[in-house]
Formats: sequence, C-alpha cells, structure tokens
Amino acid sequence: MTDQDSSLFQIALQQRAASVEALLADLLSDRPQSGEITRPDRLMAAIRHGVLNGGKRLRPFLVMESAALFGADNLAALRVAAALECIHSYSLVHDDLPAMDNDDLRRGQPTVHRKFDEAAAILAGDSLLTYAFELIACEETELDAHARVTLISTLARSAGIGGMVGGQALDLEAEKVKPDEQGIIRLQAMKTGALIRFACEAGAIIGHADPKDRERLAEYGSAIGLAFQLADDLLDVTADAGHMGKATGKDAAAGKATLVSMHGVEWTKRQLAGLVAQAEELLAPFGEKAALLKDAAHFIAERQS
Ligand code: GRG
Repeated sequence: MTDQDSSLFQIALQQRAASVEALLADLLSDRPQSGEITRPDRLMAAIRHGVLNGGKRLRPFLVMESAALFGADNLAALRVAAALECIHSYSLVHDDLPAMDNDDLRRGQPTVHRKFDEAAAILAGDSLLTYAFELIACEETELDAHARVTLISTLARSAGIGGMVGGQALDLEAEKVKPDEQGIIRLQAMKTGALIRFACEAGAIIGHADPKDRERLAEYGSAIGLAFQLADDLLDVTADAGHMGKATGKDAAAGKATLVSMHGVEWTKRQLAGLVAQAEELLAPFGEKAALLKDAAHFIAERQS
C-alpha cells in the first residue's frame, strides 16, 4: 500500500468512526427509548465507558464499506455497524473480567470492572449484547424483513456458540491443553474471525448482493479475520503495552500456544502477506470500488497497535 493510499484509508476510517461514535453516543444516552421504563445511571455510565472509549471502529468500517460496495442505504448500514460495535465492546468488557483475562487496561483506560465493579461490567456486557439485536430488529433501522432476519440470525451464529463465545471457550481450554495448529486456527476463526467475517457479509446482506458476491465478501472477511488475529499475536510479542493501550507479552507469560510461538516472527509475516494477497484477489471483481477494503486488509496485517 502506498503512503497516499494509507492516509486516504486512515481518513476514511476516522470519518466512519466519527459517524458510528456519534450514533452510539446518542443511542447509549441516559434518555430512555420508547418502551423502556428507565435507564439506570450507573449501568449507562459503565456501558458508555466500555463503548465510547476510543476503539478503532474497524468492524463498523467494514460493515459500511461492504454495504457501499453494493450501493446500500448508508443509514441502515450505520445502524447495523453500531449494533456490531456493541457486540464487540461487550466481548471486550467480558474478556477483561477477572474470570477471563483479568485485565486492568483496555484502550488505554481502566477496564470497566476496574473503573466500576465486576457486577457492573457483567451487566454492561449483557446490556450491549441484547441491545445490539434490538438495534437491528427495530423499525428505525430501515431494512426489509428478509435482510433483517438474515442479519439477526447470521450475527447470532457469528457471536454465539459456534462463533465468538465458542471460540472464547476453546481459548480458555487451550490454557490447560495446548491445541495443535488446526485447533489454533479454528479457535481463532471463531473467537476473533467470526465477527469480522460477519462485518463484511453484513454489508452484502444489507446491499442485497447475490449469493456469490455475499460468499465472496464473507471469504474476504475470513481472510482478514485470520490476519487480524495473527497480527494481534505478533504485536503481543513485538509491541509494548504503552503503545497498545493494553497489556502485552501475555500469551508467552500464560504459556499460550499461538501460530507465532509455533512458527516464529518471519513465518508469521509471510503468512500475513499471503492473507492480504488472498483478500485482494477476492475483491478483484469489484475493481476500484473496493479500494478502501483492499487498504483495510493491509491496515489489519500491518498495524502497529
Ligand atoms: C468474553 C464472550 C467473550 C468473548 C471474548 C473477542 C474476544 C472474545 C476477546 C478479545 C480478546 C482479544 C484481545 C483478542 C484479540 C483480538 C481482538 C478482538 C482485539 C481487540 O479488537 P480491536 O483491536 O479493538 O479491534 P478496538 O479497541 O480497536 O475496538
């Protein structure tokens, strides 16, 4: 990726992040929404701490750019993107809990259970998970019934038992019994990959893409999802905590098997380059329209934080 492409991508990512953050700030305000009895102050403060705290908003970007590829309604895509960010934020809030990763720092700030308490962090995560589905199902998100139900069921599968939550369960088991290479790839495709795959597929669903193009976007999502986790494992070895805004060196300290620990840094860099090439090939039929999604693959594989 040239320097110019990289800065165009950064600008686009920041613009998309700003619009999703503005929407999330509005949706997660103290003001009760139609049908809600009240919004407890402390719960809302914990939720906002877990969401409105400077994430990269990469998954929302992928939803919106994928939808744009098919000329889809920007507002519906923005609201689905916000829903996905709620699920991602919930996963981070729960992942940081003492019963899971026991982290003090997330996005450069105290984790939700550190700033509030464990009960508040559990309830903030629970609220975000249910709210995400409400957001896709509600009338204000203007989608036809088929797209709405497809998004809800695909997201539930990506986030649930055979997706992110299942991946987290396998990851916890892996601390006791080290998985082999295929086991690591599978758990990563579930834990991190499934939501990223969904982000890209969601754009195709919102844009009523034909099944072939929808599968192409999902495959692109799988390739960059794997690249995302590989880059994360690489950064755990090579970056410092101040730069990352969270603890590093944790995999090695926990004796956790990763593809980086198995094959080394140079192999990992070659794999990342291969995944970027695969992502670009999958997007080739869309030509220039997919330029920012191609840049996203580079950003994910080459990111420094
Ligand atoms: C607790 C149900 C449950 C699931 C947790 C995704 C996950 C499953 C845990 C996160 C653990 C982790 C740090 C994985 C590495 C990859 C990852 C998801 C990093 C954070 O995502 P970014 O870099 O974060 O997109 P920002 O802060 O930019 O949103």
